Parts: sequence; C-alpha cells; structure tokens
Amino acid sequence: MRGKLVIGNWKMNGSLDANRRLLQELLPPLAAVKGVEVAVCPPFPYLAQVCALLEGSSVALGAQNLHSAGQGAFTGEVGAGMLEELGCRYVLVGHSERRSLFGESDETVAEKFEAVLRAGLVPVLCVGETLAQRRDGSAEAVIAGQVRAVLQRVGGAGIAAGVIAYEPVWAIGTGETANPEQAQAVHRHIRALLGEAAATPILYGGSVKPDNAAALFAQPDIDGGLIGGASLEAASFLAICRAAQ
Ligand code: G2H
Repeated sequence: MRGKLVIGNWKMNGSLDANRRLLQELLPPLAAVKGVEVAVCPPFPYLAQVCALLEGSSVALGAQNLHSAGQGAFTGEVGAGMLEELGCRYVLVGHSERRSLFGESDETVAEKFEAVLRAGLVPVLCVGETLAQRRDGSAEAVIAGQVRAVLQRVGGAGIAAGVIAYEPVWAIGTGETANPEQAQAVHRHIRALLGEAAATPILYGGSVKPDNAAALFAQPDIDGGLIGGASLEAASFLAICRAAQ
C-alpha cells in the first residue's frame, strides 16, 4: 500500500512575515493529520527560515529547482548539496513553468533528477501535457517522452527513489482541474511506463482545492498532490492534507 504525500509548491510567493504567519497557523492543526506525509517548497531565500520554523513538526522541506552541477561557475544557480545542507528532503524538477518559461528540455530535467539522487535527496519529477497536446491526441506520447528521458538516465531503481507529479499544463493555476477519471487514466498510463518502478508515488497537481482533493486522492493510482495556489493559505492547505488521510 503506497502512502499519501502532499507537497505545497509556494512558487515565487512569500515573505519572512507571511511564511511565519502561514506556518504558525498551519502546523498545530496539521499535527493531528495522520498517515499523510506533508512537505512545503518555499523559494530558495526562505529555505533556512522555513527549515527553522518546521523544526519539531513532521513537515518536510523541499526546493523548487536546482542546477545539475554540484558547484562551480554558474552564476545565480543552486546545487543539490546546498539544498541538502539547508535541510531539504525533496526537490522539484521539470515543473512546467521551468520547462515553458526557462526552456528546460527533457534531458536537462533528467540531469537534474540524477543530481538530486546523487545528493541523497528525493526528486519530484513533474510531467504533463499542454492543452494543444491534449487536443491533438499527443498527450500520452509527450508524457511518455518526459518519463522515459529520466528512466534512461537513472534506470528503474533511480526513478523508484523519487516521486512523479502529473500536472496537466492546462490545469495549472487556471482553476481548471482534470476530473478524477481523466487524472486517473493518465496516472495509470504513467505507472504502466514505469515497469519495475511501478510503486513510485505519483502525485496529481493542477488547481487542487479543498473541494476537489478528496475525489482526486480516492483514485487508485493517485498517491497525493502537488499543490500551488491553495498551499499559500493555511486553511485550504490543511483541508487538502486532511482529504489525503
Ligand atoms: C501546478 C500547481 C503546483 P496550482 O503548478 O505545482 O499549481 O495548484 O496553483 O495549479
């Protein structure tokens, strides 16, 4: 039986004050939520602050991105060892905003996935199709390419040490969500691609809200969620974590 995992992706949001208020409101009631692993991914500058605020709770820390090199002349970039040193357990790789706005290819994403593994952290591989790809019938092939690029690089055992998040691009921050059956169909497709790594957790992301979370999490191949907008507000993130119990 795979456990449930809920990760909050704060994207480029937050401030020292807002982060403290959010976690002060979230952590006490979250302690009563059992059987769900929870993580939050703040922007890089807040990792140390959030790590300190999470101390004593069971909530894990994650980062939203990294560079595949460990260190060196890469101005503006951050390596996996730095994230490990700052207390991160998870690192998102290949979020659709990274792919579309910052030109990350399947190969770049696979290198990042491998770099996270090398540092002993857990990579969260984001995959998903655009609306045009869903409409022209290429969604499954696009997702297969995104998954296979990582499988080729790290093998089944490598991918099984990570997490996959299916995030249909047309559902991200739009208020549109894949309905539970649409999401389940893609999750089943991804699991079939994984072969020996079929037990890899597969999260759903894309406008998950308190009112749709339970139905999504009830699907047999959905192992939790990657939550953007709704993770910025304690009450909604808490409700989503509760829905994963
Ligand atoms: C997808 C998701 C979190 P949102 O990007 O990764 O964001 O829940 O706001 O659609």
